[in-house]
Amino acid sequence: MKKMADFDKESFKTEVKNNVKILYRRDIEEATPQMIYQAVAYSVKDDIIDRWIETHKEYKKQNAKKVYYLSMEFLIGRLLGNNILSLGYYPQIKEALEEMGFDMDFIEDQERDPALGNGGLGRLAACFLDSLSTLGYPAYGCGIRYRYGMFKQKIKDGYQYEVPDDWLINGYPFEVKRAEYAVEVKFGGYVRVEQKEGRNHFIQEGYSAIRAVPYDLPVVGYGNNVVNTLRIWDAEASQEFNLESFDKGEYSKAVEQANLARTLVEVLYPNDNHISGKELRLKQQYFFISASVQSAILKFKETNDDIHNLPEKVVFQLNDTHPTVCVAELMRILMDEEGLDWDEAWDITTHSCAYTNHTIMSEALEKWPIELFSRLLPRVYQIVEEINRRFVLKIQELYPGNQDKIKSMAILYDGQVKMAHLAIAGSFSVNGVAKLHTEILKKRELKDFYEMRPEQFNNKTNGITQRRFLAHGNPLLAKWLNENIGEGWITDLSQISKVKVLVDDPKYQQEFMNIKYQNKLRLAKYIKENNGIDVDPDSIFDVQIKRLHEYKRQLLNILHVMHLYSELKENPDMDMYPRTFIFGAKAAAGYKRAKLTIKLINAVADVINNDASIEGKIKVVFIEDYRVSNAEIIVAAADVSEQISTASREASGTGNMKFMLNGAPTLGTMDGANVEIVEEVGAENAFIFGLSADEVMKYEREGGYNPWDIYNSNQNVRRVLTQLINGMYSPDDPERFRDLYDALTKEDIYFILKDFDSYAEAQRRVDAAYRDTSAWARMAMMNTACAGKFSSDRTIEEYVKDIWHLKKIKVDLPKKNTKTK
Ligand code: B1H
Repeated sequence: MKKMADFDKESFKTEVKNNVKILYRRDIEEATPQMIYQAVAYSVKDDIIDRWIETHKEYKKQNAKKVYYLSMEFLIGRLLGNNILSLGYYPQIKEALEEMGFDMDFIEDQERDPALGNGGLGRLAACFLDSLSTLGYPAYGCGIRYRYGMFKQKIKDGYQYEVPDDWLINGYPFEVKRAEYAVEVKFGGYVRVEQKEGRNHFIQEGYSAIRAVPYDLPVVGYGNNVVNTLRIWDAEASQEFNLESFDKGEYSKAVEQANLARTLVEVLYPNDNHISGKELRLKQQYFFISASVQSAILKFKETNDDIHNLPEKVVFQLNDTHPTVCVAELMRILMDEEGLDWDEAWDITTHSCAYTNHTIMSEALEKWPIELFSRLLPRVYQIVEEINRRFVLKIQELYPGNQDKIKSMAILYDGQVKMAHLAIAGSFSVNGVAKLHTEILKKRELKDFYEMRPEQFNNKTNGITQRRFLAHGNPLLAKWLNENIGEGWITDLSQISKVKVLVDDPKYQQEFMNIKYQNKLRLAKYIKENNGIDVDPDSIFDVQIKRLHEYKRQLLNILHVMHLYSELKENPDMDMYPRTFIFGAKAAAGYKRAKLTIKLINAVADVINNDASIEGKIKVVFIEDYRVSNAEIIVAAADVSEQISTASREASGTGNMKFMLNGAPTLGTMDGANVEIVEEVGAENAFIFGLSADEVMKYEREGGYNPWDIYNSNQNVRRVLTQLINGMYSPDDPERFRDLYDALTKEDIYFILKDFDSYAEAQRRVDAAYRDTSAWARMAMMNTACAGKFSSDRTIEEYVKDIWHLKKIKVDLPKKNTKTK
């Protein structure tokens, strides 16, 4: 961290004033908050640029190996506060702004969240970039510069409405357009074969060309001068309309290309754990992959002569199957443009690509109709066909006459391209994202592949960055940690275990819980301002924030709230610790049942929050537009972390780790990384319930269970189910929630009724535990103290050691280039 003396406050202030003038032709006195934010951001960017340039000089000098993290999503969140924190000027800039009459939080609030991702998968990519820079590893994130990111959620009359996220409307100060690195990406047309020097040459003709133009965003390492690059690609028309092409009769082609460029990067598909299967989505995939691979190879050639050495200098990490066309695109470039033969190209490709699986949800398995794939990418498809032909031969060699193996493993089957199979065939590493998930992949989903090449499979349990989710999001706890255990935790989270020696001391317990209380006040203020609801900071803040999906079981949570309310109505003197149930979730725009669940939560909130007879013992709050920036506020204030997915379905989860780090015990199933959280913190410091993954999978093998058995035998379940269809929460339309009732009673494929009792019982344990103030403080502190494993720094070190094999880099700054004097 930079010391106070290094930062020249006065020159910073002057710079901000100057920036306001240069950018807006205004004096600072007339500037809007947005203008001040931009001016501050440009001033910070000025400092980042020097480090950014030095970092890349160093990479070049050392001819360093780089990881290219290929991802359709980077959910980076706001950058201003995080960048200032990483540079080490946070307190100084806060003070400087105060002297100018501005509040730091208010200025940070002016930034639009760059929401270039859906949920966990995109946020993981962002945490990984933060860790890569902080640890000093050479890396590029490669993605798409969506014109509109994840939609903004409005709640009207309890229903979700989607509003376009025009995040670029004021300009984004941290990005740099790098037009000089634009490349061309080709779609459609046909392939002509030409014989030359005894070899076949494949030439794509009659295609539409798009210009891919990169915008670079800095990824600032914490306190180490390292700045990596997140490169997001924009699409532009390859050729302007001109009279010449009009004359040649190519007018319609020119129109087509201009239209494609306009639509290609228009919007992020807002589906989490669900594939859309739209032609445009495949175009987006190929667009950013072709551009990224081309630019990686150009960069490689700047410092290397022999393309055979590519795997020594470059590794492509595929963030799920969405970037898998990388395998075939790399083959195309190596053969058609670098002139290698198949075997050489395959050897290089399969030593450069590695694949991460993030889900076993069948609706998220990516398959493309061959018809579409081959029409859009004719040359790439030829290569996929050949990869498949050779792969099937290998299967036949290993398992002669076994058609089942071919059926379950082939890349092309049933008229479809199976992207996971292509990713596995083309990669040297396949990893899952939590121990349980990786085991399920090996034993079930990818069993055949695992048996064929067990050494290819490995686990990398996810992590989160403590810089954003503690240092920035929970400044009070961060300060407390700094004072009591030192600042080491910021870059080495294993040091947070030093909190363990404090957990039994009443003084520290009180300080810790007082910080929690302050954070609850901050959230209560946010809720009042944004939802108009008063919440009691002395109540238990019980929080479920994540995408809305049936497998995540927000429905189980709200059914339990309905149950509690009924109990309370029946028995007004019931001894119950006041509870505030907080939800935040976006539903995919076309996911009807998820949207109906949001309506149900709001309908229940409406009834309960307005019933004075229960004296505020239960409150239900649905926070509108849940996103990275308000997640930081919500997580810091949580008492209870709801992680209640159907066991086996949540590959890892990462929200669970953020809550743990901020001192909220997990109320959850033995699913995803919850298993490892319990391993670290101890079962006595969590509230575990429900079927195990093995039990769930056993039921599934046996064709499910019968929800009517539960309906008939369990009064509590029957009561809340009846309330779904008797108009209690929908007097104007008693049939409104019929679909939820049907889903639960017909099949209940997510075992909500099956787990209901066990969940209600775990909730009673929470109620009882919270009353013992000291024991609860201890439990909360133990969660923080045991969260060391869940830093994305640890995850990245494992990727580096087992998969990427990168070397750390040191960047020194020439003194004159900084804002320091
Ligand atoms: C995760 C997705 C996902 N897994 C398809 N899969 C998408 C799939 O737009 N699409 O087509 C978007 C996202 N997201 C999540 O990844 C898992 O559900 C979490 O359990 C996990 O923590 C996270 C990061 O590994």
